[in-house]
Amino acid sequence: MSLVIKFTPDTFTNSPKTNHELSHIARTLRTDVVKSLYLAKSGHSGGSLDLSEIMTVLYFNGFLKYNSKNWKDKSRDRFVLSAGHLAPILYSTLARAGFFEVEELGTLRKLGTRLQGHPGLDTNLPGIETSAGSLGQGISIAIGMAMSHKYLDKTSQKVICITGDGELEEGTVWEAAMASSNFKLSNLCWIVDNNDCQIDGRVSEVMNIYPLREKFEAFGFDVIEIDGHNFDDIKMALSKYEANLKNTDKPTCIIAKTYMGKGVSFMENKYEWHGNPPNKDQTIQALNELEL
Ligand SMILES: Cc1ncc(C[n+]2csc(CCOP(=O)(O)OP(=O)(O)O)c2C)c(N)n1
Repeated sequence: MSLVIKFTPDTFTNSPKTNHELSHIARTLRTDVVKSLYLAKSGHSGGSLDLSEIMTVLYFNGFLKYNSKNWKDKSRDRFVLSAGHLAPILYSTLARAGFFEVEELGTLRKLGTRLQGHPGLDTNLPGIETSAGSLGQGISIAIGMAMSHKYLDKTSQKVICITGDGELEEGTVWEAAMASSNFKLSNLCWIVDNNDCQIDGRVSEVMNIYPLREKFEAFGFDVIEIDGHNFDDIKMALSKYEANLKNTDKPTCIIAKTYMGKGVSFMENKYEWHGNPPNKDQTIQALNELEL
């Protein structure tokens, strides 16, 4: 069977939506991830797919404030993908939010592309707040942003950062956690993509990071545990963060239980899909399963 990859041209607004509408967007993002990784012949499928619902709510339900046509507007909220290897889901989200043309998703990881395997500031790709990929660094950059908004600009914009759970094995992450409450960064929302998978095994077996709630609480966070594929859970947790931002001095940590590869049956909950692209047959099957 021949396989011709085309990207649908749709872009989506950033305003409150029904769960049915959000689900359509999440499926579009997943389809983009599968297509762009197939064309790239390399990249990280599993974690990119499992962040689809969270990215959908962040960018397409009126939560993050941004202007994709004037994206450096100083009053924008900040989003940092500390798990930089999950760039495909970030690129798809930004394209569907109108930061750049959807067609460009077909250039992922090609020579000279703005869509590098890990986000790079040097590419000048609209919507990229920081380079990322060296695990554990992005969360500290996000903390710098939160400190600068709170203490220099004295503004209340949001700073959202997603780390992986394997990423929590980096020691620098816990220095970042300590700094978050020390500096009373209630404007910081740290989302942990808790799929219990990492590059070569289950996180609980490679280096046990649990119990997570207790650890983050000990570091002074308000911790919210959710199903990271449930739109109502995600919306509820983000609302609690908004309340924390206004009413407390506490940073927020959302531990999102997710399943690596979610949405594509043969990838689901399999750490082997951490860093592989689908081949032709797998792409056909995945696209059939995700059919919009
Ligand atoms: C400092 C550093 N060490 C190692 C790597 C290589 N690496 C990339 S992703 C990854 C596993 C990360 O696991 P997790 O955060 O759980 O991401 P997921 O498997 O869910 O995508 C590793 C070891 C890296 N990018 N940076």
